[in-house]
Amino acid sequence: MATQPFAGLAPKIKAQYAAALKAGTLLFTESEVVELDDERTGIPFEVRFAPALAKKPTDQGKGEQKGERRDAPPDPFAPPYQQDLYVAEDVVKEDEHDAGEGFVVLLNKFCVTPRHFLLVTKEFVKQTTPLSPVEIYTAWSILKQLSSREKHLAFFNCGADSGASQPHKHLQFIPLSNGVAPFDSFIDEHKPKNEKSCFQLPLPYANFTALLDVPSDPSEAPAYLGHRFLELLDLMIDHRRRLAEEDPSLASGPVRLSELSYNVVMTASYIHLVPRRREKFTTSTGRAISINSLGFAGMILVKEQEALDEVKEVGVLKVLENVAFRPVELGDTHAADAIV
Ligand code: B4P
Repeated sequence: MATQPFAGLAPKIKAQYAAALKAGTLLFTESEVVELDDERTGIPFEVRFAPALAKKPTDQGKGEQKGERRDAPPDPFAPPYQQDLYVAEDVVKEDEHDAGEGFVVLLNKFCVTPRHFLLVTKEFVKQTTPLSPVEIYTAWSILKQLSSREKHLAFFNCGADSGASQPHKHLQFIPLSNGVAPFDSFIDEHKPKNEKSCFQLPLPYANFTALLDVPSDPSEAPAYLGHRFLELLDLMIDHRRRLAEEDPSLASGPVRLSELSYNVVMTASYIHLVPRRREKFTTSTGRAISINSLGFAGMILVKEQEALDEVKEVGVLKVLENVAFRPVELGDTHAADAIV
């Protein structure tokens, strides 16, 4: 039987966050949120402006997944953990025959939202490997558990063009200040009649969503969640194959799953996956805006006023479209909405 992971996490995160902030181990950066509702879709996008982050070196670690040669920086998610950032650890089993996988919850050392935390694998696992059933189950259990006090969103940046900077496998969690994620209503409005079918939202970029109806029996939940995630990976691979058929220049691109870049956004009710074409949006004056999974959750981070102005001018959807792939219609077995 699978165990219920990380029992009693919320008070531990709260207490540890306060202690780490006080000790100065955790560096919180002030930011301002600008709401940019998209007129056509009604999605209430948020642009978070954090000018102090512009001073932070941006490319630390980034590019390693592209195989560039550089001295390997120390792994911040390897033990011994920085005591102030350490929250809890647990071993989670898929079923009674499974030896289990070890996970650690650490606070994000460089956060712009309070109580941003990470779920990292205890042993080193590459960030470019797909989420395992136990990993998704652990993340979902944490989301479910925390939702009774404060709803959270989980995200996973995978691959060189996903916005990921750390190669040690980790998912991240942020609290949703108003209890809803920007895409919640849009997903609800566009869900298919058959809620078991994965579907594509009518957006100008390829995206795949699976609604979750997780079995209450914990011995079935990891396999169920793992299967839902696999369905989304299948759609991503099929989408890439179809694109390559239409555009042969793509055929020479990455074909192995471990070489594809994608973002995953997860709540207790859905998993949303977006394949990535490039990491950064370049403004008209040549400034780069790095987009990670939170961008595809409707929350973009900008570090310069000029970048903020440009996002306001072109709109968030244009930015996202630029760093993702164009959609193609899903196969017959999947409910497909018209693509705008
Ligand atoms: P990655 O998956 O590798 O990359 P990332 O979230 O895009 O963060 P990045 O490091 O590239 O920072 P960025 O300036 O883009 O995640 C690694 C995570 O580990 C990060 O959260 C990082 O801060 C954390 N970390 C690094 N060293 C650590 C250590 N020693 N101990 C503990 N944690 C460590 O973005 C700055 C921050 O803003 C990131 O946390 C990012 O996730 C967050 N962010 C981005 N967009 C946001 C938005 N719209 N709203 C709120 N937060 C946002």
